[in-house]
Amino acid sequence: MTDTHDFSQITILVPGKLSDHAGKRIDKTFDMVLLESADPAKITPDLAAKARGIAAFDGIGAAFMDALPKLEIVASFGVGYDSVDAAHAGKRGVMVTNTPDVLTEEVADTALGLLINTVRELPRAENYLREGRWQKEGPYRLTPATLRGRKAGIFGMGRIGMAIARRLEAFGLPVAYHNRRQVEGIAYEYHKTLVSLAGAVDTLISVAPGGASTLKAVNAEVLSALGPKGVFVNIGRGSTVDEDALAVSLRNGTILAAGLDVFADEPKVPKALLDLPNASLLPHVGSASVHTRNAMADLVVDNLESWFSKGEPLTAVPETAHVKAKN
Ligand code: NAP
Ligand code: 8YV
Repeated sequence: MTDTHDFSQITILVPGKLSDHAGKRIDKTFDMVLLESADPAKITPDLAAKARGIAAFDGIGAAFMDALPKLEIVASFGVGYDSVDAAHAGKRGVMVTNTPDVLTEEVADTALGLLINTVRELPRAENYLREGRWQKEGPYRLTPATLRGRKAGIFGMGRIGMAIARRLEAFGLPVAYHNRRQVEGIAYEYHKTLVSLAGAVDTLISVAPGGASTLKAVNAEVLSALGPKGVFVNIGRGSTVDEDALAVSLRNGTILAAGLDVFADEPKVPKALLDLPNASLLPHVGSASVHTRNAMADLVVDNLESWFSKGEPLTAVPETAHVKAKN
C-alpha cells in the first residue's frame, strides 16, 4: 500500500492459522510474531509490552485482547467477523477491520454452483461416471428437481446477497428477500420475517452473518414453510441453522434437498447430514480461490498499514467505526 513509512518497530501478532500471502507481506513490513493460538496464556510480558496489532485468521476473544494493553487494531481475515469479539473491542477502543467486497463475486459464484449441484445432482452424476456406472448401467437418472420454475428467497440481502440475486435473475428466477430492514432502491419482494419469506419461495439461500441475532434462525418452522419442493442453500454461517432440524427435514421429506458450504462446528460435519443423499456438502470454500484469498489477505495488511500510517483503517466494522487512533 505505502512504502514511505517505516513499520519495522511495530509488532503484529499472528495467532493460529496464517495466509502465506499475508504472512510474507506482514513479515516484510512489520515486526511479525507468530503464536500457536489466540490464547492469553501464551502472551509473555515482552509481547504484552509491545504488541500493537493482530492479524487474525481465526477468532479473537475478549480475554486475548485484554492480555495486550498496547493493542490498537485487530485486522480480521474474512468479511464475517462473528468469531472476533468486536463489541468488546469497541468498548476498549480497539479497532476491528474485516475484508468486505473483495470476495463478494467469488462467494456469489460459489453459491450458484452449490445451488446447481444440489438441484441437478452434478457431484453425484460425476461420481456415477467415475465409478464406471455410465458404461455398465446406462445414463444417470433424470433429476427430480430443476431450477426451472423456481422462486428464490435470500436471507441476508447485503453485498453477497445482491450479487447472488443478480445471478439468479440472469438464470430467470424471481427473487425475494428477508433482512431486518428493507433495502431502499431495489425492486425485489421484501418479507419482514424469515418464515414469511420461506413460505413465499421454494428455494431459500442463506447468506446472513453469524451471531446472536441469527442463531438457529433457519429452524423447523422455516423449513416446514419452505415445503416439500424446497431447496435450502447455506453460504453464510452454519450457526444460522438448526442442523438437527435440517437433518430431520431432509430425511422425512419436509424439504427436498440442501446445499451447505458452512457448518455450526467446522470442520466437524454432523453424521446425520453426511449420511443424507439429498445434501450436497462443501468444506467452506465460498471464497477459496488463490485470487480471492490473496485479495482478502492484501486487505488485512492494507488495513494495518493504513491504521499505522494515517490513523484510519480502510474497512472498519460498525462496532468499532467510532474508534480513533490515539496519536
Ligand atoms: P453484509 O453486506 O453485511 O450483508 C449481511 C446482510 O444480512 C445485511 O443485508 C443485513 O441486513 C442482513 N442481516 C444481518 N443480520 C440479520 C438478522 N438478524 N436478520 C435478518 N437479516 C440480517 O455482508 P456480506 O458481505 O454480504 O456477507 C454476508 C455473510 O456471508 C458474512 O457475514 C459471512 O458470514 C458470510 N460469508 C461466507 C463465506 C463463505 O465462504 N461461505 C464467504 C464470505 C462471507 P439488516 O442489517 O438490515 O438485517
Ligand atoms: C473465509 C468467510 O472462508 O469471509 C468470510 O466471512 O467465511 C470466508 O471468506 C473465512 O474467513 C476463512 O477463514
